[in-house]
Amino acid sequence: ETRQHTLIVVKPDGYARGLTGEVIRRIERKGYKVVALKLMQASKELLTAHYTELVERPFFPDIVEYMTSGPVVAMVVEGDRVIEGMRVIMGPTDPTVAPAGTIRGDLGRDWNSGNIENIVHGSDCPENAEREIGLWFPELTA
Ligand code: DAT
Ligand code: MG
Repeated sequence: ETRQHTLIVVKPDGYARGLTGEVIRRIERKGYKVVALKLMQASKELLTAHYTELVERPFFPDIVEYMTSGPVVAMVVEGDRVIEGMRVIMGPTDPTVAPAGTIRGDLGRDWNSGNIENIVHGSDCPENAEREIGLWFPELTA
């Protein structure tokens, strides 16, 4: 059984720039399935739980400011090895060095005043995927 679920979030820059459809298009073109989706405003409390390993980093306040700067589109995406596969489709964290062909490489802009704005979040391992889906979609797992 290699079918997995991952949490994908189109971040405020991606939503504001009208790239939600482009992100979903790339997900679906790969053969993955969007099984839950909502437009929402992320709270500081949610982001603190979500980015639990980054809370102590000096740039954490910048992440919260960025991620609460506008609506986001949260999705649960299903597919064969989708956690790893979405990380490949997204590309690495910094859009400047993300390869062409990836979401971050093709669509992400340069660092914005020291802040990384990189269009999209995707869970990085099965444990975090399950944890993050529970945080962002409590109504699905309750
Ligand atoms: P990823 O989103 O590729 O999984 P991550 O989990 O290490 O990367 O970091 C989460 C987010 O935090 C990332 O998308 C952007 C921001 N971030 C990471 N490192 C940063 C840094 N050095 N300066 C500013 N923002 C950073
Ligand atoms: Mg991460």
